Amino acid sequence: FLPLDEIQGDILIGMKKPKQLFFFYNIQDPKKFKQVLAKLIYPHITTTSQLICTTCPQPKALLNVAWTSKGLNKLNVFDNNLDPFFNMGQVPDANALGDDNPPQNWVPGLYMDKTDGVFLIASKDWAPIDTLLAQILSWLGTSIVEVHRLKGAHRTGIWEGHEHFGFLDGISQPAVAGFATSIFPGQSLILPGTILTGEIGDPFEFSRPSWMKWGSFLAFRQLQQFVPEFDNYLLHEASAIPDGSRTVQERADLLGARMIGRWKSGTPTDLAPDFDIPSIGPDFNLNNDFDFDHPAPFNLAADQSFCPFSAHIRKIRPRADQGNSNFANQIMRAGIPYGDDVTDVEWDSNTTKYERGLAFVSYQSDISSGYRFQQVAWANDVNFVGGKIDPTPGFDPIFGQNGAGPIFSSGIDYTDPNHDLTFMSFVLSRGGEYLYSPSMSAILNPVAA
Ligand code: N7H
Repeated sequence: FLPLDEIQGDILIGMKKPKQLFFFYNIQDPKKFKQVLAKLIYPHITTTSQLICTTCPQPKALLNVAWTSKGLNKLNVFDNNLDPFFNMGQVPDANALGDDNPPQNWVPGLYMDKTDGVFLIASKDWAPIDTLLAQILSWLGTSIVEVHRLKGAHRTGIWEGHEHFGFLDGISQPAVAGFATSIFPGQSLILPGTILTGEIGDPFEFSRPSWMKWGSFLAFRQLQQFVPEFDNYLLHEASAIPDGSRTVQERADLLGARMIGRWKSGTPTDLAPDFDIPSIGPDFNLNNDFDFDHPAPFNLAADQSFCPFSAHIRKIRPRADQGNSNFANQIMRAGIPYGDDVTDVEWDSNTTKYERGLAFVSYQSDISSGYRFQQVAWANDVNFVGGKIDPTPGFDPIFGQNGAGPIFSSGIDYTDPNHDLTFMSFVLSRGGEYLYSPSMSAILNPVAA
């Protein structure tokens, strides 16, 4: 079993609060920072054992902490952590990630590459977050300066739990051996070291410095979503599809579902290919109980009638396409939407005026096997998944990136799988960071020592 009081709360289960602040900072006075961290901030950091304890009093605001490679160096931690992408940082990696937005167009704080650390503060309301942040800032005084802040918030009302395109999120996460108490049908069981450094399954389990046990690398991305443009594009494509049995809106809904591989309700198209069955979406005994394969005469290499090869959830978890055997390239997602819902003015003009999107957070023991693998080797590789009748399934239509160029995805048009849809991505990178979220012991030593 894993020592849950050593593992920060966001890593294995997510802080899962309706509001979350990401506060990125640069360290000016490492000595003072270390003192304040050890004495005043440390007691506020929320562990996994605290989060899962149903009888313990829960803090009003939850806090997690992580540092960039530059930040750790400033704090005198120079051990070889064995992650070249973490050490390089995300700005120089943007090109290789295929970023549709060059770093000079990122939000300035992230582009300047000045982040040493981040505070992740989550709560039911903003007031406890503001109070804890004000306290932390008053303790730290001039020992840090703010680089960037992003306020994430769950959507409300009928869109509770859905991201800005309208799809239910937070459905599929791997179960971690040594932590999960049950496994739902279709959920994958992964080794703890897929997520936690120094644990069984970490590709560098035996070579990391010992203090890295039970920490995790955090890949952060601020991903802007162009929602009215996305909906308008689906309607435009739908109007050209020769299907008299559906209204244009119904055709657009089906195209959108095929881009994700799930209907807005969360129901997988692999279980409901033609019409949504909304009761499946929120039901964890059913909503992952599929693997894209079906009984004969179904041909896994040729038939996209249930789910296109390029669908988001198929590109980033290929299931039967890889013999249900890929456990090494999985991640824990702990992101949250940011920005307000689309306004009437934006709907009326089909144009985004106010930034909204996903504050994407993934945890993995190795950035190149986790976030980066999913982005580069899967989402951006037009030949993946291979071995299909169509040798180029195309980009992941949600977050596949092709630099400044358009992306194409095949199989989305249910009347003609050979008809590639080509479009400018509706998700734009606004920047990001690679950080490391250490164990509780490691926060005290070496980070704060
Ligand atoms: Fe994705 N979306 O709302 O459209 N994602 N994602 N994602 N995503 C998933 O299963 C979305 C992004 C994964 O096991 C669902 O919880 C959006 C990045 C993984 O079946 C929906 C953005 C990366 C899964 C979305 C975005 C991933 C997953 C279905 C960007 C990694 C689980 C709900 C703005 C590099 C796959 C669910 C599985 C699911 C959306 C980005 C990864 C609806 C809008 C950058 C691993």
